[in-house]
Amino acid sequence: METRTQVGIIGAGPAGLVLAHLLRQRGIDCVVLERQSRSYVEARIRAGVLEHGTVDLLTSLGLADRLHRQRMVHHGIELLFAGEAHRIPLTELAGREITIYGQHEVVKDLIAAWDGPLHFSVSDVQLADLTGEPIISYVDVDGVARRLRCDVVAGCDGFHGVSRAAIPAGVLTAHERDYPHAWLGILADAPPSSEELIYAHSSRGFALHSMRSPTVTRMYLQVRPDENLDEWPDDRIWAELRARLARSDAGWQLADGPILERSVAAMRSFVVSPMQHGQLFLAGDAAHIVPPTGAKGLNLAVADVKVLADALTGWYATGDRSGLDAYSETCLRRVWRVQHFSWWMTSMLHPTGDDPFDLALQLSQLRYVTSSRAAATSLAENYVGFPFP
Ligand code: FAS
Ligand code: PHB
Repeated sequence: METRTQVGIIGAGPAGLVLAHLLRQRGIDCVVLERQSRSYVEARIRAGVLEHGTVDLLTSLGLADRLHRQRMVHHGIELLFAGEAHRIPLTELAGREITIYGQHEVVKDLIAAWDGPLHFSVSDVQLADLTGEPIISYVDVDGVARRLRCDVVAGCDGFHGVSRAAIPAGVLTAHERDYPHAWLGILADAPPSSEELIYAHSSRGFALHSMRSPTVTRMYLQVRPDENLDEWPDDRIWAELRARLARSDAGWQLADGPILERSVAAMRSFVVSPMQHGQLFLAGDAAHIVPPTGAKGLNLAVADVKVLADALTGWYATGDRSGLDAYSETCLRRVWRVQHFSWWMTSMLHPTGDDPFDLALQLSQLRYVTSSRAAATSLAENYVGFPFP
């Protein structure tokens, strides 16, 4: 059972779905192959902060009607350390706001608006002939073995996907850094206790107060990489969040409520270069992972596929491969800027607990970034995101 398309997209996460819509907008045929079910991908709770550029791109594709109705627009974030809260006025300093709208909501909107071929619950996806005319072989949801011949394969299958692994050994260089912490994340049926996000540095560890709506709070705790979620009953989670978010202003209270979802996410920095091989182009988490402290993973995935869609448009329109040949170099410039910012935010906000020198550096950096307009502006322009290439 062999079929043909112009672009075979592996993965229906933010990267794969945004790419599919961008290609359709430009009249380029594509097929999306996803190993999980639709309900699984739509329920996976992950990122929550969208950069201005991501919102603009979704709006230009006509995919942001519900986003504009339901999102929360934020003009600042709060850094809390040594018991004192300091606001970073993002819009005032960087000229752009951020949007709070869950990644799973974005994925739902993209799937609902997609009327092209999108095959869920596929298995045994394999790539062949990447330097010639690529073939994607897979087994569909009914157990039928299929082959999809394409001009180009977009590997949008995340960190644990098959695309990166299909590139022959010796071609890629991987840059990796593991951190001595992870994030325990919860989604709670509780009204946010702050208008804006709170990034808290405390002697007990980092905590983040985020949200999804006026009634749903999203929060994170720095934990050990090997943390056992079973050792964190609800009351321990709430007690630790209260302790880490405590401030000298005794009037502030943390509202709690039923925990709807909880998970522990490892923290790593990872980049492969180049992000392409033959007619295979890697995008999003398939090519890079950033620690979530900078709220960048999803936004970086969208920036990658914008570059890829523009390059494919030029190639199909004129035969000019220069955009495709420069894809990796173009993406990696932004990837490393985002990688550095995410590493910097993580290093500044996560006490390692055993080194007074590190702690002194963190407090010095936090005092500087909350007292110098120049330093705060640097944080703000990285946090709201630079215009897409
Ligand atoms: P994704 O991983 O989202 O999507 C890849 C898709 O490919 C998945 O649907 C997967 O099922 C599919 N796939 C995998 N292998 C396949 C195969 N062999 N065949 C077919 N399909 C295959 N980022 C933030 O900015 N803020 C956060 O708070 C945040 N929290 C996170 C929490 C967790 C637990 C994780 C894992 C990531 C988090 N991230 C966060 C990062 C996350 O948002 C990613 O950056 C974002 O999902 C990247 O999107 P994609 O590149 O599309 O990859
Ligand atoms: C979230 O709301 O999920 C979120 C917000 C900011 C981050 C990471 C995650 O830095």
